[in-house]
Amino acid sequence: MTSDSGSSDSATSDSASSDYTALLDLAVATARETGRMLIDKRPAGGPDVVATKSSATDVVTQMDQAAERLIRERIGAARPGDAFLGEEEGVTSGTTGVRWVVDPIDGTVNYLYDLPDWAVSIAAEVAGRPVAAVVEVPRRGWTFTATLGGGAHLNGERVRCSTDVPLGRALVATGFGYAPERRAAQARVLAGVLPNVRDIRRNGAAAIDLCMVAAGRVDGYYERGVQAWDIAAGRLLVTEAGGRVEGLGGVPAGNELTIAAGADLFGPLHDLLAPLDPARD
Ligand code: LIP
Repeated sequence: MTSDSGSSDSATSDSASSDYTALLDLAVATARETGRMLIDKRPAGGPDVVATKSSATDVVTQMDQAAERLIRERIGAARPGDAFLGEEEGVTSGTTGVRWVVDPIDGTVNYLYDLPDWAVSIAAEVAGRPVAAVVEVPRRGWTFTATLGGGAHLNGERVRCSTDVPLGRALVATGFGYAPERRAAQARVLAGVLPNVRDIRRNGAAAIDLCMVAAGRVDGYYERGVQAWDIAAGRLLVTEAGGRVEGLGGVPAGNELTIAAGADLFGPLHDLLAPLDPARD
């Protein structure tokens, strides 16, 4: 797997794709087909683990690979010149200024265990900026969509982040990495968060956590160690739902730390996290 280079390949002009709706339609059709395939073709005894990444519990299944192949095929057939960044196969460069950022299965461990919270996450970026996004959660029947300036939606209904939630009443989602040292550090941070919020949720898929923030089904979310493909689509969902997605001190959200919340909760959640040194292992 090639790592994210951080910016869109050849992403120089908005004119290449001002039609965000067409990008969204392609993303939604592809995510739905992929979600159905992942349900229909999931082996009865569970998918085979074909590789591990950061630790023995950080797995890649044959279905992650099959899903990314299908997504690349469908998007490549419809838009052959676009760039692509996928969790399983890495970077493919392009010429159109559009880059697709794809997690074929976000929440792979949930998929492995046949738990429902896994998603197909597809975002289209223009000039490095997400403009269309879908997070398809097939086992829940949820299709989360957003376009830049067009709002965030769940199954076609407008969603918004929660508002007026004080930190002490905030339900906050988080996630943990796979490496033991990182988990020990994350446990330390969690010990500082837990007494100061309503409660914590750990659902196992960053893309869905971000959609839950966008829909006001949790109030906030933070996690260290997420990758570009985990958050590309969910980030647009949250910002289009009235929220903020950033790292510490205004740096862009990403691998170091991602914090998401409604506009008024974001500051208090950020300020709770900052002294806990959440971007260090
Ligand atoms: C998952 C993330 C999740 C994190 C998991 C895992 P994957 O991504 O979405 O937030 O807590 O440990 O990294 O590996 O299922 O694509």
